[in-house]
Amino acid sequence: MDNELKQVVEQAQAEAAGVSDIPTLQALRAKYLGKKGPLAAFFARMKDVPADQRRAFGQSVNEARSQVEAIFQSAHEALEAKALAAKLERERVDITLPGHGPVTGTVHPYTKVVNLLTDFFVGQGYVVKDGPEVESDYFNFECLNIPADHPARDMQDSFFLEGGNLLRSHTSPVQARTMQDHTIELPFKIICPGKVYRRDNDATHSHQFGQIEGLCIGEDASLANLERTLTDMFKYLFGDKAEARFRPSFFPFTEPSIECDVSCFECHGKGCGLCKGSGWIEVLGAGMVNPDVFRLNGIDAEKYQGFAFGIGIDRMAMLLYGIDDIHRFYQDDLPFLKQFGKR
Ligand code: FA5
Repeated sequence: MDNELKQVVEQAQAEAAGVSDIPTLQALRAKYLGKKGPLAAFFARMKDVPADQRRAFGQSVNEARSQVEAIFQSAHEALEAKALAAKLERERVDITLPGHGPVTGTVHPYTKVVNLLTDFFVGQGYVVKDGPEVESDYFNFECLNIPADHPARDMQDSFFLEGGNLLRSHTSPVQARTMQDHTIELPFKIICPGKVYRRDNDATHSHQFGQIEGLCIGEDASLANLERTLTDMFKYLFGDKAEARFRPSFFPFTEPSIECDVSCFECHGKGCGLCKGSGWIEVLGAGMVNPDVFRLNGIDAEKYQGFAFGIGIDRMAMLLYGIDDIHRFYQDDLPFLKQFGKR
């Protein structure tokens, strides 16, 4: 009998050793220790064993059963340990690998130029102002000495809205708004960066673009101050990379008026398609505030003089970064925009 039991234990040991997953092991355990298993059969034989041997028989069967249980218990533990080790290996984190940093955007070249120019002018004592993009005819034209039917209105082909307002065609209305703002004390120096709109379209003209308006009013603001301010601004932005020139021009709100051009980065002054053969790209209009504008906006024209300028932001960005088409700024072309870095 002992031999038979020993065989059962050895067989259980051999079979359990060959199992590699817990469900199969559980099924095998049930086969050995269940009601229809070999050990249960031994217990069933108990009634046929002579009474004097029954106790020893029962002890042997119980011992064999304990051994089989221990075999399955340790096989179960071994499989669990193996599974855990495999899981840990599978999910091992290599803390020496470089991490994934947060995805950050880059600064749009247009914004970079706004930031640079704002830094420059704030450093010169200018205060930053804002103004509405939907503007009245009064502020966009009338207050700037451009009455209805004045031919200068044709210089800025505008988007009119129902009711007579328009999308401002330049940032100059902020000049009039500031002059009429009685909370601002004279003398003052302000700039206003912002979007403007005109019906324009070619490589250096867009229907939406940016300008930085500047206005300096004091008792002795002069054309020489204006030229110095603009020359310093060009140096700050371009260093020796580009040449700038001033030439006479006309705006109804300044007298005298000038315009400034920067040498074309594409052809270096030789003349090409981008600069329309001139070798120069126009970047801003400026001049001494016309005394009529002072009168229209309630400033004492006998006491004060001023200079003003309107810088084309997109054109400055084109020149600074060598961009050949203004429309690239508005096309959401990420590979293009990512070239300009985070600051
Ligand atoms: C004006 O808009 C005047 N308000 C500027 C001014 C302000 C003059 C204060 C005197 C005193 P102008 O139309 O030239 O001027 O435009 C100024 C600049 O805006 C141009 O030199 C150019 O750099 C830019 N610009 C004009 N039209 C466009 C356009 N369609 N697309 C991109 N930039 C443009």
